[in-house]
Amino acid sequence: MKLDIVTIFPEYFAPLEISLLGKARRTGLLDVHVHDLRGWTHDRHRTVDDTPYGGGPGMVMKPEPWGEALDALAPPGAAPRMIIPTPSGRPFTQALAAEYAAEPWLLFACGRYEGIDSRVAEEARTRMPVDEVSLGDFVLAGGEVAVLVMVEAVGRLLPGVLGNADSVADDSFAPGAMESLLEGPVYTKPPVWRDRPVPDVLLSGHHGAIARWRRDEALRRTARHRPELLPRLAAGALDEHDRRV
Ligand code: 6GU
Repeated sequence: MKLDIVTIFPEYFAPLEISLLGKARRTGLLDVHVHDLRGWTHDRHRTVDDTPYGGGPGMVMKPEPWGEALDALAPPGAAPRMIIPTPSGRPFTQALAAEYAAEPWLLFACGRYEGIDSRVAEEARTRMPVDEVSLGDFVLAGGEVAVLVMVEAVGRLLPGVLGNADSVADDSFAPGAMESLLEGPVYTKPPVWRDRPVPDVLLSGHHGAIARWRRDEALRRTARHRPELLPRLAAGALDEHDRRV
């Protein structure tokens, strides 16, 4: 998968060199290119922003450098899927991460300040699919951290990036896996730590009982932290035992 990232802060993306994604890059599974938007400015101060029409606080990113960036990175006949992180976008979900993981080429456009002049997305849409995407109901100072989040969520879904394919199937929010329950608690050795034992059932070797216990814990955690997810469970996904949990 090819990733182009356009930003005025290329240094934000240094973490893509390490850990899982760094290895995916070194093995050729991920081809990441970070571009400095200021490379497409022509004035002495390399200006990327200006005051908003209609007034109001803050600054807006000028369309011209973005237009040149998109012309250079996605010339006629080449069409990546373009993603613009913004708190006013559609929600980023595991399902959207899986869609992106199936694309050959993504282009992320990181806005700063009050955002990018709206004509940039409008014009880009005449040439490529454009998604405005939000991570949730809070406001970041710019799109860079949001892009790191999305690239990690997408990158770990690429075949060959995670060591163990089962760890993807088991995720909270993975389609079909425990039907969108949150994952329950996990334990490792030692069996007793600071007077706290690991739950007996996990040491029992009784695989049916362990699966049952994990499902109960997942239900309890979902009811406590995300009760709005429970009605989303497939009709009939709760059995009599679940209803008592
Ligand atoms: Cl995707 N971008 C910014 N700047 N703020 C956000 C966000 C994205 N998602 C939530 N807040």
